[in-house]
Amino acid sequence: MYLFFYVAFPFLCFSQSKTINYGWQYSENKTHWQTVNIPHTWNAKDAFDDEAGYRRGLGFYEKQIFVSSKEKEQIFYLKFNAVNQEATVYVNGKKITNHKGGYTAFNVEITSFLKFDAYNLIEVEVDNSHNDNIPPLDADFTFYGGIYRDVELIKVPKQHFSLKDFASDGFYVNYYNVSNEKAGVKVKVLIDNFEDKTNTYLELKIFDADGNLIREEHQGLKLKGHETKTVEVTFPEIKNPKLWSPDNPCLYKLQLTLSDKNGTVLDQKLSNLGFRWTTVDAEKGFFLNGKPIKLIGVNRHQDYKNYGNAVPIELQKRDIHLIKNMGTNVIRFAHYPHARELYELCDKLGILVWTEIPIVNKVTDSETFFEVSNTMQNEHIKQYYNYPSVVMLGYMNEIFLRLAFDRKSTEEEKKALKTTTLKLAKQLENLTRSLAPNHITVMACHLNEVYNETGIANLPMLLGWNLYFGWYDAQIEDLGKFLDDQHQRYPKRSLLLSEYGPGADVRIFTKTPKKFDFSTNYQAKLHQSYYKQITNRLFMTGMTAWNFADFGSEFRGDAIPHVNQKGLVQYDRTPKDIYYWYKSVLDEGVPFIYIVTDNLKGLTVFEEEAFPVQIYSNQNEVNVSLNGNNLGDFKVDNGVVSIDMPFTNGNNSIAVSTESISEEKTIKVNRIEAFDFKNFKRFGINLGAHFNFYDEAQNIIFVPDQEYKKEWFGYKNGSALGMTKDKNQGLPHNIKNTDAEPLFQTLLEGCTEYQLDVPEGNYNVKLYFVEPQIKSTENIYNLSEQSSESNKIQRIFDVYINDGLIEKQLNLAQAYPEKYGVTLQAIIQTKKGLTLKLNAIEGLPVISGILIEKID
Ligand code: GCB
Repeated sequence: MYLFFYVAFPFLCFSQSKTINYGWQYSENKTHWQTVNIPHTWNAKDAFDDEAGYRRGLGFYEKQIFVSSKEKEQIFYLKFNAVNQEATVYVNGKKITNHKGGYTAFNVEITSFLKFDAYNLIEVEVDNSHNDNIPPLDADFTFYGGIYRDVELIKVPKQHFSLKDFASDGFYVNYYNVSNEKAGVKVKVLIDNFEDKTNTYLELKIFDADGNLIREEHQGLKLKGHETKTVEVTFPEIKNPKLWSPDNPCLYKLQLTLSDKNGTVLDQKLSNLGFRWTTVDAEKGFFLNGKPIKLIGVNRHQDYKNYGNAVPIELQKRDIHLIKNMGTNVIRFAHYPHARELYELCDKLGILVWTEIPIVNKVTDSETFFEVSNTMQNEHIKQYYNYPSVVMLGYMNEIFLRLAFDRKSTEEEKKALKTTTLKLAKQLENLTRSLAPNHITVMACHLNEVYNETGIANLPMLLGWNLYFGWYDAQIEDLGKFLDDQHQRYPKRSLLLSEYGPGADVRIFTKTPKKFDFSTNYQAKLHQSYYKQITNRLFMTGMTAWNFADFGSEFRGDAIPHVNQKGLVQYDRTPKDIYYWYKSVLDEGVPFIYIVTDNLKGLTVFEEEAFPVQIYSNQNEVNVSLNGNNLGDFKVDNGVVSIDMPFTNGNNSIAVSTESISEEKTIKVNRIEAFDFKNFKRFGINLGAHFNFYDEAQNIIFVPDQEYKKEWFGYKNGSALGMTKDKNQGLPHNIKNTDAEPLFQTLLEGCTEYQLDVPEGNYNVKLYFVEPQIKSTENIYNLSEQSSESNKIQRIFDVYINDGLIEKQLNLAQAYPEKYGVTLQAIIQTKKGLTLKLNAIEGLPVISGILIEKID
């Protein structure tokens, strides 16, 4: 379709950019070197191991490049698309530049440092140490060090589109008078001349979506010696333009060609053009092309399981397709600019973009911090300016978060920090408005009055609130109340729910979802309710879920250590159920049915008659049958039908259909009505937990705990501790020696007797323990705090089964490393029943899980 590209490129003889990603030498200490390819990070593994922390320091990269004397007339640049977070570049031993900030590109001109017909040594010293002058100072994601986006070697003739303006493309597309009837394009072009005065020729062409040339402008340019010339080109308006929108992302193309006086092409660029206009209204929400549109989408972080931030671009592009396929119309690229290729894809697929720089949680009151922040926003805006998808530009996230939790600073100091933060925010707001006049400025706040008090919330054109009601704060239903109150108090502000969502682990499921249990069921509950609360409020411009995918945050202790699990898809991008729920409410295209499966992995249904299963669909009504028995027609409300499934033992087939489509899923169910060991050999209990936990390593579901019931099982005394009660009841995360955190993280404390009424036989019994490192009743939960000596408690107890001693004087704190998962195992012969006794010698005994296996 874009035939003109093929015609154009053969004439593009001089300007060339090639990636030089392969065969770099990398070292931590300049002693031991290894060959690596870019993208590269040195933290892909150590940010996920059992040791606290990850290497933040120096990394050295080297590469030789050969330059031929035939290219002597060219100008050479290196382009680094992102190096986290400080880079010092040397060519043939000479220091050429230092760049601060890990998420934007920078160019460096190297011509005069090169040797011709010889190899040239490029060295890059990278530093990801904490630096008070480089944002982000502190944030809930891992600051992987390395050269993690493409490195390019750019060769250009002496006249070319500027490479000096904050590593932008050297031109900026502006639009004027865009409406349904007409649309104007104005382009500001910067041209660098590295010679004495000369004449060049500039040609700009606009092609429509079908590749037809529809506008053309030519200009002869007299360039002065060694200058950067700015040229403004205004095209006459285009009649009846096809507008760009998420439903119809119609793209025109702009081609810029610079030629010498003989007509030889010196440099050429291409850009997407998208005709659209956006406005926000504090009462009526967001408008695109004059029509209201509720923004519903996701936040995205760029890292990926096993890759850290060094993720192949094709894998990253898959994310954008997944996000689009979910039916969303907006992405917030959080908390920093992502790879430019992804914005280009948003142009193509039709996704509105919020993009921001990483000033997160706090600022430093220093001139350099202000300078680096300003440069960063210049780079960000200039490098991302021409993507029609980019409509919202931000510069701060939860900037008072650390201040709000600061117990050390004096009131004076806090006041000073507020003033400094406000000063920087004003600078960046003004900078953004002046550099990018037809964009919407944004900022995201956390739940705290300080944003209102300081007036910082009045700065951006659209204010984002990151709200975690029903997770860190209050209850799910409190979201709407908060928003109504804000709207009433500040009726002129436009609001977006810029973050929300609970952690969810696909190994955890329950009939009774609760705050902080990490069950996928609670995730469903929260998202489903939030969606209703936002769509019911006209004044809300929209919502972006936190987060599209699970992501690395080294200090975190969710159910998977070092990973923030609020993703709609897992860290390896396998969708969680909730992904499909969004598709059911957002994607009106192809009829769609999804049977919820995260919690149906070999499901164990015991005693009860049925287990609730959710079905997601974008249709109004579905027919459901189980094992061939028609359960009836069900109305789909808010994208979901919830049905109590009367499963039978063994394979169960769930079939769901509408007039046009059908879907079937078979799941294996263990129905356990008593300890008869007819259908099963093993039985696991997740002590102290109300949820099921699927342990992949042992391929078993640990069922929820209960108080003792006769002819069945349960605790006789003790109390449950865990992540589930409230956030102050959490236990140590990152338990060594296991991946089954949710089995260990919940436990019974003070239980001296536990009973399982199993029949006569031989049993292999496993008991799971971890020292919770908390005082008996006073528990801690702080994601970033390590346990301190004062939190430790000595607990010593003897372990018996049926009066046989299993372990004498078990002292978890003494005998094992910190946060160590301990398994005791014994073969027990019994006439009837297993009675576990934990006899306290000192402190309260604890136990996390039991697994019994009947041996024939
Ligand atoms: C937030 C932050 C984000 C965190 C998120 C969370 O509000 O903006 O960076 O990752 O909360 O999961 O706590």
